[in-house]
Amino acid sequence: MKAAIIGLAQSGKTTLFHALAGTSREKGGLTMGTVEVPDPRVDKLTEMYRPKKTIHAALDIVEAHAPSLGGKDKAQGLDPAFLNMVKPMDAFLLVVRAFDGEGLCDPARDVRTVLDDLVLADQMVIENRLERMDLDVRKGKPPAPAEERKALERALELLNDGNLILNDPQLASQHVLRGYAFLTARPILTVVNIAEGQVQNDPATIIESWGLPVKGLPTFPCCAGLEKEIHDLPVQERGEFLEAMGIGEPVLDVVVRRTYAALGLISFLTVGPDEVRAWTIRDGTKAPAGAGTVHSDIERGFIRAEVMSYDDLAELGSEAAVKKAGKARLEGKDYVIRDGDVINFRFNV
Ligand SMILES: Nc1nc2c(ncn2[C@@H]2O[C@H](COP(=O)(O)OP(=O)(O)OP(=O)(O)O)[C@@H](O)[C@H]2O)c(=O)[nH]1
Ligand SMILES: [Mg+2]
Repeated sequence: MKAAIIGLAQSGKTTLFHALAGTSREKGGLTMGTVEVPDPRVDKLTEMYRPKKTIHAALDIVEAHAPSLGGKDKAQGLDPAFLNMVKPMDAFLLVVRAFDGEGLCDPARDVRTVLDDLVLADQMVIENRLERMDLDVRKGKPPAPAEERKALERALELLNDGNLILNDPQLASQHVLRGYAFLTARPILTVVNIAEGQVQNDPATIIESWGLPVKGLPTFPCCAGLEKEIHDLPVQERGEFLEAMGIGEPVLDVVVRRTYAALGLISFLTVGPDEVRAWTIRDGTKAPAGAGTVHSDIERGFIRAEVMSYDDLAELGSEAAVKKAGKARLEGKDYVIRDGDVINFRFNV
């Protein structure tokens, strides 16, 4: 799963990228990084099992440079290079500049500017497609499915009214639209890049004072500069720093978790002396497919899943205690994995 950091020039994209990912790597012309999905359950299980290795769930992120974003020349639409870069992304983190203070910046306006560009890109795709459908009909070709046409028209109507496709979740999730990969149909989270002196203020008050959120997008005030400093600290020193700054939890931990959830992702856990690990699956995944994320052999030879809930394991202290309490379950191939299941797959190949 991949998320792109987007935003106007000088809004704090690179700072946010490093606050999230620390290091970066180059891949196909993109600067990519990996963000661990913070999960207190993984930390607690690591304490319990003292494994050789701990692996958190992860998301890939990129900073999407867009010189044309918010540009004056609307007729040209978005820069094709930017479009190509963001097309394969599953979610957007939209950063806006809010660290200059009242009167010097206008984050709500900036969010609207960026969204307008995304809306325009989707409108162009739909208008072109509808035109082509009409042309085909005139040429006597078989018409496109009525359902697809209806969904496109509905999406265009939404966009023309100034909304995003994601504002109609039912439409956004329609199968016939999937292939279009509309920009405004995927999760968009707004990160309001506030000044260092603002971090102790109430987030809801900050959001309101800037006239946010726009279009109901999940919105998080966050000082990217400070969060980058937190990220650069050795893990042992973070707690003390956060306390000194009067911050409970780094905002970015919350943002990453919300992105994960907005993508419909959950984690199941595996434990043992070698490794404690969170595995990413889509909500609704059944046991054999979940096993397949660990190894294709385990999916192929799937017999049963031994499942306990994280809560039971953490509360009772050991697998033996959970079993003794009758709270360990044996589940078959139709079992739908739940977030926080601790699973041991039985398989035979
Ligand atoms: N005070 C303060 N300054 C920040 C913060 N985040 C970014 N800046 C400053 O804002 C400027 C732009 O930050 P970048 O992270 O480079 O922004 P960007 O969006 O990647 O910029 P471009 O890639 O050039 O579009 C830099 O001078 C940063 O030091 C912050 O949280 N607080
Ligand atoms: Mg940058």
